[in-house]
Amino acid sequence: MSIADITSPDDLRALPADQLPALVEEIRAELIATVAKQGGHLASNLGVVELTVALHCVFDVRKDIIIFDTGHQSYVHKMLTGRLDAFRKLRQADGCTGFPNRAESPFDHFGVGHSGTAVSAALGYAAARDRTGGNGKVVAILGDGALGCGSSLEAINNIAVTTRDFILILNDNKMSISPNVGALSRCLSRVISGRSYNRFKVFCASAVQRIPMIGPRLRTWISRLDSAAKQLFLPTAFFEELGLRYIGPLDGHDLPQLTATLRRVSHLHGPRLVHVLTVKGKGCHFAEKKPTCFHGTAPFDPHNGDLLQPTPKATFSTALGKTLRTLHQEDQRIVAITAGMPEGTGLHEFAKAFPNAFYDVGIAEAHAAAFASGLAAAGQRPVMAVYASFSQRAADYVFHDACLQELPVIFCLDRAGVVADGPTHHGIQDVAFWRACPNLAVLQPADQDDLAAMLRLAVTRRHPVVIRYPAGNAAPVTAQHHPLEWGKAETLESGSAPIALWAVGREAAVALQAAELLRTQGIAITVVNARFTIPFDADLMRRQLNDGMTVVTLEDHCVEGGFGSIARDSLADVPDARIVKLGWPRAVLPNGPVAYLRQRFSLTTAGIAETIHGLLARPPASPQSKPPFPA
Ligand SMILES: Cc1ncc(C[n+]2csc(CCOP(=O)(O)OP(=O)(O)O)c2C)c(N)n1
Repeated sequence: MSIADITSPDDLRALPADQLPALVEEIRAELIATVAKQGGHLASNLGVVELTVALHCVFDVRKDIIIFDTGHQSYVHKMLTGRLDAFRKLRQADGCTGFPNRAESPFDHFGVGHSGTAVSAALGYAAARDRTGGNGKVVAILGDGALGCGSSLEAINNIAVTTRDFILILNDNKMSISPNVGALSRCLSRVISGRSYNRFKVFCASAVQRIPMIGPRLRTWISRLDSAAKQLFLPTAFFEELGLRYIGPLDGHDLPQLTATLRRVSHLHGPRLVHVLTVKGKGCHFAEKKPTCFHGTAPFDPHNGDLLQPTPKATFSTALGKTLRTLHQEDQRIVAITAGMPEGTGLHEFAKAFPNAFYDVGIAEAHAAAFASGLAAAGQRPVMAVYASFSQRAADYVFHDACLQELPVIFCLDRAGVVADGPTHHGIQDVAFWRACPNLAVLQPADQDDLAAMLRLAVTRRHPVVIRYPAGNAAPVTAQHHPLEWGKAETLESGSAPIALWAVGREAAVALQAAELLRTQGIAITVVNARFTIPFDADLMRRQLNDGMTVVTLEDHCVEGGFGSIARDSLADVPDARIVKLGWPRAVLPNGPVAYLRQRFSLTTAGIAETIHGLLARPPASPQSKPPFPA
C-alpha cells in the first residue's frame, strides 16, 4: 500500500507493521517534493515522520484528540488524514493550509500557527472530556523550542490540577528555528548523558545479577537507587515536580519502539510526558545540514536544496541588521533583542559581531518586551525585533511596560503585512492596538533607506517607537528621499488629478506603479509616502482635502484600525472629506499566495488604478477655502 492509498486514518491503522518503513520513506519523499515546489516548513516535518505515524497508529483521531503546537510540523498528519492531494497544493488557493485548521479537516482538532497554545487547548479538551464523562485520550505535541514559551509553561503548571489523564509529547530536536536557548534547553540536553545512563544501567543490572548469592539482593537495592540516579541524569525532576510522569528519552526515529511505548503510555493513567528525541531535517542531507534554512523555505531544487529564486539582496531585515551594527558602534547602549527569530529578523549578523549586546530570549515575545523595557529603564537603548503577527503576544507588555512608563524601546516588527503562511501569520492587525497606546509612535518605511533613517531618528527619541515593515524587497523607491522629519510625510509625485494616494510603508512601491499606469492613461495623481502612521502628517492631508482632493490610503494592513482609519478619525472635522481606505478586510483571509490575495482584493497595481478611475468618475468634492472649525 502506498501513501496515496491512505485516504483516512483507518487505512493507516489497518496497515501491517512490516509495510510502515516503506510508508515512512514515501512520506519523506512527498514532503521534500511538495515543499520544494510550494515552499513551506520542511525540516520540522522531516523530523516528525515516525512520531506522527506512531501517533496515528496508536491513537484514533475520531475519538482521541491530537493537537500540534505551532502546527508547522503537521504536514505528515495532513497526509495521513486524507489530504494528500490537497497537501501537494500546499499554501495554494485550492490546496492545504500550512497549519492545522479546523475549517479544513475534522481531524485538525485545534487551529494553530503561533507557538505555545497546544498544551492549553489540549487541556481544555481534557477538562471538557472529564466534565462530560468521555474516555478519549488527549495528546499535545510540543517542541522543545515552544516548551520555553511562557504560555506553554503556564499550561503545564495547570495539567495535574485540572485532569488525571493527559499525554504531553515533548518533541526534542534541540532546535527552535535556530539552536534552542535558555536554561530549560540546557536541562533537556542532559538527555545526552541520559542515554549513557540507560546503557550504564543495563550494563550494571546484568553484571550485578551474575554475582553469586548477593546478586539478586544487590539488584533490588540498585533499583531503589535508580530513581535518585535518574534525577541526576535525566530532566525528570522538572516534569515530575509538576505532576507529570516522565517517560523517555525515546529515539524518535525508531518506529517500532515509539509505537510500542506510545501504546503502553496510552493505557497508563495520570498526566504523563513522553520525551522523544528527533533530528530536524531527518533523512534529507541538506535539511539535516542546515535545519535553520530549511525550517521554513521558499521553493528549492529537491536534489540539492538550492533556492529556485535568489532572495532579494535588499530586504528590510538585512537593512535592520546592518543599520543596527552601525548604530551600536556609535552608541554602545544600543542592544538588540529577539524572541527566537535571529535569522528571520536579520539580527544574526549583529549577534555574531556583538554577542554581548544581543539577547535571544526564546519564543517569548511578552517577556522580550518587558525585558527590553527594563533595559530601557536602566539607561540602555533596546531594539526588539520580532514578526508583526507574533508581536501581538506582547501587546499588553508594550502597553504596560513601555508605553505607560514612556520608556524608549524601539519595537521593529518584521513581516508586517500579508505573508505566504496564512491568517495566523499575516501581520495586519497590530496597528489597531498600537493606535490606542499612549506615548507610542508608529513608523512605516518605504524602503531600506527610509528604515535606516527611521532607526537613526528613533534612537534619539525619549518614548517607545514601533517601526513596522514587510517581508521581501526593500530596494529604494526613489533615488533621493526627502530628509526624514518627525511626523512628516514625503510627497513622491505631484499630479494634476484631484487624487492623493497615500501609501503606507512598502505600499509606496505599489502606489508608484499604479501612478505610472494611470499616467499612461492620461491621469497624473499625487503619491505620498506617509512614513508616519502615529503621529501622521495630518496638516498635509487636511490641506489636500480642503483643496477638494480625494485621499486614497493604501496599506498592507486591515483597513479597520489601520492608517486609513486613523486618518479618517483625525480629520473627521473636515466637511465632505473624502478618504477612501484600501487595505485588507477585517476577515479571515482565504488560503493562497500573496499575489493571489492581492488580485482577489483588488490591491494590485491594476486594481488600484481601477479604483481611482471609479473615484474620478464621481462628482468632485467641493473645495474648502478654510477649515470650518478652528484647528
Ligand atoms: C508566538 C510565536 N513566536 C514565534 C513563532 C515562529 N516560530 C515558528 S516555529 C518556531 C520554532 C519552534 O521550535 P520547536 O517548538 O522546537 O519546534 P521545531 O520546529 O523544532 O520542531 C518559531 C520560533 C511562532 N510560530 N509563534
